Amino acid sequence: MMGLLALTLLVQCKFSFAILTSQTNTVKVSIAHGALTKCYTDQAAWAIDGYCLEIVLIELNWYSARNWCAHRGGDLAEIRTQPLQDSITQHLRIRNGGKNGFWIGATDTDHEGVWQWLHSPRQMGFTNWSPGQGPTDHGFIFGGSLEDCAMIRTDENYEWHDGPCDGVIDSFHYSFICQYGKIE
Ligand SMILES: [Ca+2]
Repeated sequence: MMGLLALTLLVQCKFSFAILTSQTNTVKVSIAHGALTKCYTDQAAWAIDGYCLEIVLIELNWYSARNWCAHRGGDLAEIRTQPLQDSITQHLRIRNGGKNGFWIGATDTDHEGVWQWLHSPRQMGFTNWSPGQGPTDHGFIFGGSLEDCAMIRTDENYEWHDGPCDGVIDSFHYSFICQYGKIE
């Protein structure tokens, strides 16, 4: 039985890797030596405030989503302003692929209940939490301590919702939004 389980996991891993590999061939941004050089302004990626944002429809846990962006020289998107949120909302309305959750670069892993961005300055100014989510999430189980990573939810008017970062089952895998550095 354990052997069958291990084989199943191995097959799933290989399948996931194949998806990542195939995505690499169709990436919408061009990275040279780890630095972004281009942002194709189509429906998947667009430029705003000197950054490039990309909607990625494959579904991963939060850590794997970070790695996916990092392979292209970026990280999960940090939505620090209302105009940035509005821009992402506008693009997600057109191209959400029927997905409901999109990871962003916010977490309260360091201090439960204290939500921060991944990069300096880590403190949050603008926020867009759905009612009862994020810092005010005292529900579900263990008062939100199992929900340490943030996503945008299309069915909650594109507001933010916290979920489990390292879900190993598909039900906790979500699409995500990558952000790439300043465009030369
Ligand atoms: Ca939490």
